[in-house]
Amino acid sequence: MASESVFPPAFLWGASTSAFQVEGGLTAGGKGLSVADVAARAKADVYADTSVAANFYELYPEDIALMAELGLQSYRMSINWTRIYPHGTEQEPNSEGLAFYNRVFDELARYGIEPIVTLYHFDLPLGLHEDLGGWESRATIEHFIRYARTCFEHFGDRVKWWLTINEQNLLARKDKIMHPQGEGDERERSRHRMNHHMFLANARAVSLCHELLPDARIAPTIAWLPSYPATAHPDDVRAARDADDLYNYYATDVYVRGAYPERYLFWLREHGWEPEITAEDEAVLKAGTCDFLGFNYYVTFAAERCPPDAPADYTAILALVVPGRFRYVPNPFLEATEYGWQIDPVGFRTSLFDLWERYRLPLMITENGIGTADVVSEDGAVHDDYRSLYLRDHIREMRQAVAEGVEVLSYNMWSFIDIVSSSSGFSKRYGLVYVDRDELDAKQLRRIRKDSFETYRRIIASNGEDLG
Ligand code: BGP
Repeated sequence: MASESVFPPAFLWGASTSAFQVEGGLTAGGKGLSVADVAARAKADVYADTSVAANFYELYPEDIALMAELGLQSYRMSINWTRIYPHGTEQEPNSEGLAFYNRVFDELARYGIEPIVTLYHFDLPLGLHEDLGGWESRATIEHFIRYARTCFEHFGDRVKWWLTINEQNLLARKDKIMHPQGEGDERERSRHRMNHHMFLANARAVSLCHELLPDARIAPTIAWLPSYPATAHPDDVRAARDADDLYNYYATDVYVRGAYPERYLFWLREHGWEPEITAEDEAVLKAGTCDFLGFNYYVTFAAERCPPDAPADYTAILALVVPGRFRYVPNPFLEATEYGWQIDPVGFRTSLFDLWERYRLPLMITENGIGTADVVSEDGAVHDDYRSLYLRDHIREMRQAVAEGVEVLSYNMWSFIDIVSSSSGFSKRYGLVYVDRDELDAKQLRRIRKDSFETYRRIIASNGEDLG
């Protein structure tokens, strides 16, 4: 059966997590605090924070054994920046932090699981935020590059796949962890300055990786948030295109083509938000283009025209309002999860076609999954049929795209195990493996394989053919 699969032999079936969401061990081994840790702590009266999370920090041997049982070929994870540089500004790395990831990579190697490693998944060291205003300052780029160099030098013998920044396009909208300065236009200027500095950090990390690890492959990964026109009215079609251009393609164009698209710069200039972009910056962006393109896919949106005098919302995840351009509205043709995320497998296939046709670069799916309030049944199992359905439906669409010629390197569902959600604590669960804990009581953190674990195991074993 496997030999008939459309997926090439080198294709990697994987699953994802990120460090601050899975590890715990908040200050263990000299780890410093990150802005993500602080943001989670601010909600700690209601939601699980990052202090224990799923305690991968201590339980990683058990978890990696479960990955092997599942048949994972790749594990997309992140290094917690604050384990390596606890404050962010140190000149030398923290040896205990390096030792932890050495143990993790060795354990993965024992089972032949390929690590796909994100350098920066929302966890900017708090020290860099306090000392420098984080990405407001160009100095943060230098600290990031020192951190990236350390990771390449210490782990490059075992890590062949690198991801620079997770979801920069969404991160730029996460004010609670980015802390842009000022209000109104000043705040937007600050946001776009930070975004520009992250583009430079990404490009320089890509160039450094090419120099130090010529056999490795490196790329950023984006939050792919595509829009349909709300109606066939030309203004709504234009609105949906603007949503894609100003919130998705602007970033992928910088990553792949090494330059900002003109329309995006026009929009920034129109509002006086354009960051300082020097000739040297342009050369850095041009030099550091990526080897493939990573993307996270969960939802699609519908967009309609938006009058110029509408009150703006430049940060809402599900309800962006960009006056004069577009605003998101619900899509009546799609069902949503209990958290309001609209489920759209066909949109996944369309996304694969769109990205492939625009760039002709191999694609890597770094996240795709469904967040739900799973419960343990009386029989002690977790019957998450909806997750099995979600996986099958999305993988079927991906398989069709691959059959029609799209080059996909790897599919990493989100998430391998239950973790602290970036927005809604521990009750919003994404894992194939249930972690027995409540929001505020970490209990014993017992691992329970959900029904979807078996579904995905079969999908992997059949190389994407057994889709029920
Ligand atoms: C992506 C992030 C992940 C993860 C996921 C689910 O944006 O890269 O870190 O959290 O979304 O989002 P949430 O946890 O908010 O439900």
